[in-house]
Amino acid sequence: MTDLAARTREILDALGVSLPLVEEVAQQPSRDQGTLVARTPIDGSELGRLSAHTLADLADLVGSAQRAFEEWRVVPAPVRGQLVRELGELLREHKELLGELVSIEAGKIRSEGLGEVQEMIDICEFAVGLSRQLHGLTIASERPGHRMMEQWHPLGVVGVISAFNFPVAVWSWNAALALVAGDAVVWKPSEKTLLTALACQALAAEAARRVGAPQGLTHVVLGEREIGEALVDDPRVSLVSATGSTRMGKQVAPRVAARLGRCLLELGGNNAAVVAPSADLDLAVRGIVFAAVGTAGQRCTSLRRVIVHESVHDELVSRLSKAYGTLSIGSPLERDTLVGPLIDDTAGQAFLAAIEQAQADGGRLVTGGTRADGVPGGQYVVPAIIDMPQQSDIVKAETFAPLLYVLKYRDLDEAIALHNDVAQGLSSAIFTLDVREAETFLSAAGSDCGIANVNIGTSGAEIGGAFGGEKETGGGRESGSDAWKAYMRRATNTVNYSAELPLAQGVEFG
Ligand code: UN1
Repeated sequence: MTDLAARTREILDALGVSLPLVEEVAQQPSRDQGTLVARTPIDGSELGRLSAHTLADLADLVGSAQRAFEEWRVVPAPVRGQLVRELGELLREHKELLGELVSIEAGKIRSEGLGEVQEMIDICEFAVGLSRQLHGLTIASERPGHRMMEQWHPLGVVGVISAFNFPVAVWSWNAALALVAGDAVVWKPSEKTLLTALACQALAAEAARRVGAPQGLTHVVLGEREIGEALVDDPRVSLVSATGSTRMGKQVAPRVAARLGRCLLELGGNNAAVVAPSADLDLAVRGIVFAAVGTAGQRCTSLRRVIVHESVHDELVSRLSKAYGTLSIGSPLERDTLVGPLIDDTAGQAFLAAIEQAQADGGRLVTGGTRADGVPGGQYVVPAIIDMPQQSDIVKAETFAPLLYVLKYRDLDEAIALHNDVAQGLSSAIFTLDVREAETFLSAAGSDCGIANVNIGTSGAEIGGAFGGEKETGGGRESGSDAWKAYMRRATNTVNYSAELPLAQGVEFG
């Protein structure tokens, strides 16, 4: 067992997860087919092996969630909030350990691993407050002696499909809201981040035990594609909330639509920042570097394109290139590392292939773009900047890696047109000190994304706002604002407290 595997075991033990030992699985060759291997991208080594769930297991888990939902939906919402409060407490208590596990399993640097757990704590706090604010409207009735109102009721079982890059926070955005909304949750995590999912499930089960919530309110289902498909197709799953690639979303959406289920999609981004002539370039450089290079460019909100005014182009590119030169690349567990590994070999190859294609399209490699030393066995790359003569197809594609394209513009209309001329619509930013430019970018004729920022980068959104985007990003909203409504069903009620029975629209009947 490597040191990382041993440390992982320690963390899992402390978080209350009993992991079937590698050796035990090896002694049961009949189960080999359904064995999932947990790895760390730090050096590509194995952390442990787990048995995948079968389709029959999935059916049972959804059944168990359905039964738990039937009990949970009649528990008053503020009492449901206590479960999420307890989960938040447990997360606070175990922040260091869970953050470290995120670093080991997803390759995030320490601070980002911890930041992800903080994001979970934040959404738990938000959801606890929300548990007393699941408000509906009172609506004026056109009929005398009548009153109209709407109520928000629990929806059912929520199926959560999540990606490797936010292996725990995305579940928590969904679970915290779903649980206060009165729903049960069945979670299929990425095959690349199984252990962090089991850790969250252990904490959620402990929180449920402490507050006496029904058993079976949260489940994790481990498996590959066919398990995900079965979850998506199960008519008992009222809402499928899926985070991942646009390709995945395009497979999920029609399947859920075929059974007229509900979908919440949070898919790819191709996020850009416009840098205007008046921009504070110090701020822009810092904002751009964090957004483009943070999490090794593996956030759905990562900055992939800079659209810079021709008058500041050379200066910005030279400052960015200088800043990129100072980045420390290596094990995410080392204190001074800023750029950890990519998740796997495929990601490393995609990074190199995109650079080759961009150069074939006339792009000039300004910096980076090669493999970095890092830790043997891991996929470490040097973040790249490529100056592009035009927005070619490769620029319009989302490459999940630290690869930043720079495009020039002359006037703001051109910048906005370039900005919006991609299929995705998640996050966006403008760096400017000109209020007209800033407001134009935020206006109906400006950025077409779900998130549009001024003088900060595209990534690192707070949980208080609704998170998600338009076009091929899928249209869903998670996390803050009124995103909770997606996890509930709305009932419109008309109450007649008169002794008459007037019909709406003045209709006479008999
Ligand atoms: C994602 O990459 O799937 O805004 C989510 C951010 C984070 C969430 C990213 N709060 O970058």
